[in-house]
Amino acid sequence: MNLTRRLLGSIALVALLSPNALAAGPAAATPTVERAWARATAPGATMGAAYLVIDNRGRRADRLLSISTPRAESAQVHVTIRELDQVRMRRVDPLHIAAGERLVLEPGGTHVMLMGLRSPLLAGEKLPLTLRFETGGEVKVEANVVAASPAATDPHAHHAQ
Ligand SMILES: [Cu+2]
Repeated sequence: MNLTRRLLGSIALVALLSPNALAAGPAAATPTVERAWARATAPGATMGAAYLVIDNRGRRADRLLSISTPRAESAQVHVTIRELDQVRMRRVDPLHIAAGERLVLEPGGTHVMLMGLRSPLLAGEKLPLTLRFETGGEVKVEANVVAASPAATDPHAHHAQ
């Protein structure tokens, strides 16, 4: 009898300390945004690209409704589609994030397209981005602007504009 009681006590303690118990709080429902960076742009360029990692550690799916930055008129999420020898891009609105999913936005794949840049993005600068999630609310990050490498795949080379 005594042993059963102690055993039950231990189980209760384990339940309290488990990651699931911690994830139950409302704060844990907000997806985290990390490793944000953007390419430096040439003088006069009106478009740029930013990349980041969205980690939804919550137990609920979420949707990224919008991204904004004071540095550009608009920001959109684009996916890259490869068909035979053609590379195209399509806007994804909203972007779905499954529970527990980690979405990596990177060159050659899904990216944040910055349109109507108000000034060039210079290497060493920080680009403020605000991501608005349907459930998780607003997440603000600062993307590191890094020098554009000519050898790197540039997804914007495929845009018609
Ligand atoms: Cu694009």
